[in-house]
Amino acid sequence: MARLPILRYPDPRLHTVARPVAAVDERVRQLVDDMLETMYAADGVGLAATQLDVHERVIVMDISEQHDRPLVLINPEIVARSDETALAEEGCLSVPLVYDRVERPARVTVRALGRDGQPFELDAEGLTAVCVQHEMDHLVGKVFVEYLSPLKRERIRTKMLKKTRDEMRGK
Ligand code: GNR
Ligand code: NI
Repeated sequence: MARLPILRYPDPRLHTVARPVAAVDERVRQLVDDMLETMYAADGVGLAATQLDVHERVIVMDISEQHDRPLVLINPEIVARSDETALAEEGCLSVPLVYDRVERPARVTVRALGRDGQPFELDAEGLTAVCVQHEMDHLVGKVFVEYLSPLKRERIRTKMLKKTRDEMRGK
């Protein structure tokens, strides 16, 4: 297993559209395991392959308190969404220390392949619904800050560039 570096906004590679996985083989299972290790190490509840500069439709999630309920979604597709929406505070490992509210469908049904290559459906609500939609946005090159106002987004861009610069100087 390996921990991989997470791309930071405004890295243009975060806007890459991922392609579907052709076959869930050993290579893809290795990617899934590396993603889980990276997500747990970063204390995240979800991670999309896009964030690791791998542009394939793979997501990992774990919203459990004990970090013992990994969820793997390969080639995920939303097959149903509720008309009802919910406003929830979101954060992103690619936009550290930034949190803001985003409105999304409150419930979604997702169809995907698991780590074993078998198809399954997930009825998601609450944090699971927020997270799965946030991760699926990453797979089409969308970061949650794109739902915010242009002014907020500009401030976030500046803050992230400064943070990255400070870290490179050892601050
Ligand atoms: O760790 C994460 N927490 C989170 C909190 C609220 C809404 C979405 C998320 S996803 C985020 C990890 C991440 O960046 N996934 O892409
Ligand atoms: Ni994210």
